[in-house]
Amino acid sequence: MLFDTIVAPITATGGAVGIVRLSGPDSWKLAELAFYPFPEAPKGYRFYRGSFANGDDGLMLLFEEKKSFTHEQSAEFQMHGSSVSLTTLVEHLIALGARMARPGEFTERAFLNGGLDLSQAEAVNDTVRAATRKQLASANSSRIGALTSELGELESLIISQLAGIEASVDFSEEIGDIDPEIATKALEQCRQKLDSLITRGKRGRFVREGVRIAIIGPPNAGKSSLLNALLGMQRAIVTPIAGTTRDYVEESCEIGGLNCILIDTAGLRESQDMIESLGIQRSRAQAADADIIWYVVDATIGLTDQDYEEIDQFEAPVWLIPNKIDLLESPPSTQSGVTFPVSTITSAGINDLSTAVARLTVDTSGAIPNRRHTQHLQAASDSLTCAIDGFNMEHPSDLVVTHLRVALFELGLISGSTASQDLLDRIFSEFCIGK
Ligand SMILES: Nc1nc2c(ncn2[C@@H]2O[C@H](COP(=O)(O)OP(=O)(O)O)[C@@H](O)[C@H]2O)c(=O)[nH]1
Ligand SMILES: [Mg+2]
Repeated sequence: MLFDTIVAPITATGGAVGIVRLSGPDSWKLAELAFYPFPEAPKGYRFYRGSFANGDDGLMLLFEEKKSFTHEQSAEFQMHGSSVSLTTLVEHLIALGARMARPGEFTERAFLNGGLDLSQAEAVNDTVRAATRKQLASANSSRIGALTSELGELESLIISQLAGIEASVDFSEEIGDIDPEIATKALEQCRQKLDSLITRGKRGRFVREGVRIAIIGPPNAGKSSLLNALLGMQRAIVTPIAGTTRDYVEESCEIGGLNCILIDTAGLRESQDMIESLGIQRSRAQAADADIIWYVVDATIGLTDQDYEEIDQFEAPVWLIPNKIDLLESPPSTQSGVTFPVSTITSAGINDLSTAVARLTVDTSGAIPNRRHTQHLQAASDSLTCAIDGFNMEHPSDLVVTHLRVALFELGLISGSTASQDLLDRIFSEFCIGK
């Protein structure tokens, strides 16, 4: 027997209803010992009403082999969602011979049984963890195979070139040499597709991982007020006293469909106060870590020399935010793409700021390769470059063949076809129990 029968709750505790899943060859046999009345002629995709061995009652849903998430025979039990109800049923099933599932083991089985490729299995985790609509859209698209099919096409293209070269080596008399110009063109095409996927992966990072935005600037500019305005609650203390914020405050919220981590910091100024000085050091550290810096100034004061000096030191892109425009006699003139005049009191300009954040994203109707995928795509693209150079420099065919094989190996690490057990363990251990 390749697989044993595993069990775990597949819902988070605390809901009105909780679900326990059994998967593996003995699922129905064990279900029969833990659910009454068990049907005489059980069928897949059927709900049965009854009681569980732990005294709770609810529904049992059966799946036949090859027709479940794991592609194994499975059973799911829906009961009241208290942690004790779920745990006692799981304990009972373990006493009957099931084994507690490891984190990610259900999805790993779906992968090992051929129900999903590795990128789709990763997308299952992304779907479960999605925190924004854009994350959900892109996870859904990978899960149903958008990346899989793009990679599949690339693999076929490379394989057909590889086959052509190998045939020309083995049967050179019958076939003759392959035309390097045609082969180079085909490989170039392939590399362009890889590179556009790599760009999507890089640009899509904000969708996948969120955007860290550090709110920096002189004291009293309204940094904490801006944080509060975007969160829609009084999270950070706001007062007219300069130096109110001394430690940084970090909160995440969805802006323009993106998960933004907003970090409100202590105002930058010379300070004799030890705590405030430490806070200012932390502000600079946060600025160094951020994807984007929102540099907030009081619009009635404008930018000082010290502001210019500070801004010069930042590595991340800086968006300038003149605040308190409600105090200006005439509204600020239309500004460049990185200046967003606002008033946290009247909310003027806040929408424009949100819209600019929304523009940081890529179209999420397609799959967005994650960091791991992007690394392998890059390695595959580099190998294709070597293969193309090899053709042009009339390197021996077996060298070109080696580069093409490396490219295929790298793509196989994304789909999982060339993944080692170590890699699989690493990926699936990041899943939660029950996934
Ligand atoms: N008139 C006006 N006052 C504001 C605005 N935003 C903040 N303030 C005031 O400016 C002072 C400093 O605000 P705060 O958010 O604590 O600034 P921080 O030190 O940069 O965090 C407070 O008295 C706020 O009420 C605004 O848009 N318009
Ligand atoms: Mg503050």
